[in-house]
Amino acid sequence: MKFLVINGPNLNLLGQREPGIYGSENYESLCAHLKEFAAAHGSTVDCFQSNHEGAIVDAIQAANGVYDAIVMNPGAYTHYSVAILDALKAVSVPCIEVHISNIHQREEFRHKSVTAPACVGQICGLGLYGYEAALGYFLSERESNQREL
Ligand code: CA2
Repeated sequence: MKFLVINGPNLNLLGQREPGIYGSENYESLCAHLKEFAAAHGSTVDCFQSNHEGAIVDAIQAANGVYDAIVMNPGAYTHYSVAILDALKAVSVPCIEVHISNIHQREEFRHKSVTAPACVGQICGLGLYGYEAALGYFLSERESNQREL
């Protein structure tokens, strides 16, 4: 499968600040790990990070017909970006939303995801493993669909 992993604002700072919440692994090693994981399953991962809402909307639109699935951590945009919600709805690429932290254990304003309704599902609170879990879900879905054929 061809995966696009999208990370939103400030996630390029992974490992540099707030390790108690986001862990100590940096963004580059997260991407390297996900690429390795995908390769071990005959798949590929492209990683994209932006601090800009419009750039994320552009990446989602450009994914249509190119990628089989998106794994996305929209960062703070999760909580208010109708533009990202609309972009996800406008494409036929399934998406799983990932949050490193458990957004439900944090401030009230982080409990609501505006973007999750356009996703297959949401994973939160599992640390960086959440990204791998999302890839694993899509891979196992693809496998079970192929067995049915
Ligand atoms: O838990 C998550 O993954 C979040 O999506 C992270 C966002 C936050 O606004 C969401 O409520 C939950 C923030 C990402 C900031 O990332 C940093 C990483 C390292 C150091 C500082 C910020």
